[in-house]
Amino acid sequence: MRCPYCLENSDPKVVNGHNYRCGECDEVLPRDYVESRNIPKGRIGIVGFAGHGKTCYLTALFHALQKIYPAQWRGFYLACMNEYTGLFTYRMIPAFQRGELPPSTASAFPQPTIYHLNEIPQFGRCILTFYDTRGEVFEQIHRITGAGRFVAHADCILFIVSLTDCTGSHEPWHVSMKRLLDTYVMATKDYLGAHLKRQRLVVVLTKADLLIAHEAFSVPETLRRYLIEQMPQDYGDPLAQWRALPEISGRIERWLAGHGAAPFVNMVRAEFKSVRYTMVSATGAAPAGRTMGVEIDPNDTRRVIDPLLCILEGIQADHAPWRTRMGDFWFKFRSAALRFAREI
Ligand SMILES: Nc1nc2c(ncn2[C@@H]2O[C@H](COP(=O)(O)OP(=O)(O)OP(=O)(O)O)[C@@H](O)[C@H]2O)c(=O)[nH]1
Ligand SMILES: [Mg+2]
Ligand SMILES: [Zn+2]
Repeated sequence: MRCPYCLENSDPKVVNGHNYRCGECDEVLPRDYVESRNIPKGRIGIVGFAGHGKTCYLTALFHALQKIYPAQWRGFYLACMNEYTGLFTYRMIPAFQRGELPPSTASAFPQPTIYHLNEIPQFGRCILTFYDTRGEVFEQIHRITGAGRFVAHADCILFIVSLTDCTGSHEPWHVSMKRLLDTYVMATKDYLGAHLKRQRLVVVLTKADLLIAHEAFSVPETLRRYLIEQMPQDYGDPLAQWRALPEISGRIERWLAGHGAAPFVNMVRAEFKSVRYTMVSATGAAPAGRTMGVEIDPNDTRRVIDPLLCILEGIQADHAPWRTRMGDFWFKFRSAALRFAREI
C-alpha cells in the first residue's frame, strides 16, 4: 500500500491490535484507508502557478460539498480522515465562508487532505487524497522533485490556470500555460520516473468570473452561459451533469486551441491518459486582495463540482468499468423512457 504521507510503498505496521502506522515514516494511517481495500481511492495532485487560485478552488469545492450536497444527494456525507483534514474543514472552510481568503500556501511537501466521500449518487463511495503546495514549486524542476514530488504518484492532476493572471507577464497566456506543462512533464517523466499515460489531467480554468468579463479572451456565449446559469440544484442529478462534461470540455478545448493554445492542447492529448477541460469560479466575484468583504455563499460559486465529477469519472473508469457501462445503459434507458413519456 502506498502511504499518503511519505508516498512510499510499504506494508503498514499494526499497533494496539487494530491501528496502523506507515512502515516507512511511522505516520498513523486511517483505518478505513488500510482496511477498506474495496473502496476506490484517488490521489489528486494540484498543479498551477502561484496565486492562480489552487487553494481557493479546493476550499470552495469542499465548502459546497459540505453546505449544499448533503441535502441534495440522499445519504451523502464527507468524513475527515486525518487531523489536517479536520483543520481544513473546521477552520479554513469557515474562514473562507466568512470571506477571508486563504494565505499563500507554504512551499513545502504538503500535508494531504484526505476525505472519505460517501454515497455520491450513481457513484457510491471513494477516498480522495489532495496535495496542494505553493505555486512557485511548479516553476522549476528541482522544486517539483522536492516539495512537488507527490505529482509522480497522482492518479489525477488538477492543472489550475487563471488565464487573466497570465496576461500581465512578458509572454502570451498560452505560452505561460505551455511553459507550466513542459516543466511539469519534464520533472515527472525525466526526473521522477512517472508514467504520464497512467495519469488523468483535468485542466481547471480558475477565476472564470474574471475570464468571461475580459474582452481579450472573447469567451464564447455558450461557455459564458454555462458558467453564469449554473445553480447547485443542477447537480441534484450528477449523472446528467456527468454526461454534459465531454461536450463542455470539448468546447473549452476548441476555444483554447483556436486562440493560440493548440500546442498545449495537442501535447496534453498525446502525453496523458485522458484530459478534460473545466472552468470554475471559487468566489463568484472578484475579491479585494485576500478578502471578499462579504460572506461567500456556496450558491455564488460556479461549476466547482465539475472537476470533481471528472475525477470520479476517471476513478470509475479505472476501478469499475462495468459501472461506467451500467451508467451509460441506465442513462440511455432513462432518456428513451422520458422521450416516450413526453410523446404519449
Ligand atoms: N475573481 C476571482 N478571484 C479569485 C478566485 N479564486 C481565487 N481568487 C483570488 O486569487 C488569490 C489567490 O488564490 P489562492 O487560492 O490563494 O492561489 P494559490 O494558487 O493557492 O496560490 P499559492 O498558494 O501562492 O500557490 C485569492 O486571494 C483571490 O484574491 C475566483 O474564483 N475569482
Ligand atoms: Mg495556495
Ligand atoms: Zn509513510
